[in-house]
Amino acid sequence: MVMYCRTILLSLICLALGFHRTVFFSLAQSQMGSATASNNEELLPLSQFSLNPPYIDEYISNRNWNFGGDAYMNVNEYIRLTQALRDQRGFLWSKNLVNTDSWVVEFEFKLHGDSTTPGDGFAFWFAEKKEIEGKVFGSTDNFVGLGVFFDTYMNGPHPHSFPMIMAMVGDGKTPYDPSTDGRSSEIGSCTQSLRNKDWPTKAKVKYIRPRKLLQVLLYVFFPTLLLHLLTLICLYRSI
Ligand SMILES: [Ca+2]
Repeated sequence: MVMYCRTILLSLICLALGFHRTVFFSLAQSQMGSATASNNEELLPLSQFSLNPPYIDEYISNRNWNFGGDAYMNVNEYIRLTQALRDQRGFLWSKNLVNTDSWVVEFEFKLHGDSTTPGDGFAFWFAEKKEIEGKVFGSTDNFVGLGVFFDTYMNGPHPHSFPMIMAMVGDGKTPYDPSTDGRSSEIGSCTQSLRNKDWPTKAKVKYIRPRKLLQVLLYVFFPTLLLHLLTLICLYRSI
């Protein structure tokens, strides 16, 4: 599987205090990004989490994000987390700590690949520790924080189809079980066709701490439909 990310719109809102005091944002195994922030009343863009072209500078680095593994940054076009080859892992982790209470992150992505080299997908992390490699979408198991998994490969039996977008709140002890695609630890999920599209899909992950609200939205383009764009509420729940 190959994944391209163009914009990570990272929107953070300042309300109270965060999920954890020391947390980082990441798109692991396949990612991308640009940023803005959101709340019903007030949106405060946090420039230290933005990810816009040019993605790398003359030192082959990005001011706000670390990237590594098989991730590749085209200067002005895209960020590719992995190629459509076996055993690929790539990551993007924010260099800066998230010290705000509530936040919104938006990012656009494309997933491409054939059935002979299936990847397991990619994940968005809001985690206490960063850049720890592991078996869960390239990152560590037993994480503390939030993981939103865009799972494109069905490892275990499921009553619904794939790709599946699933969220889990990690307490540092409860493991994510890849053999069941994390079913036992999920707090919510949805399914949506995401692979091999000619147009990008946009995801929005929103966390409002005072309301303990987690929301995951997908903005999916359907060129054959009159409205072209469909907003899907993938996950909406109290955590
Ligand atoms: Ca899977």
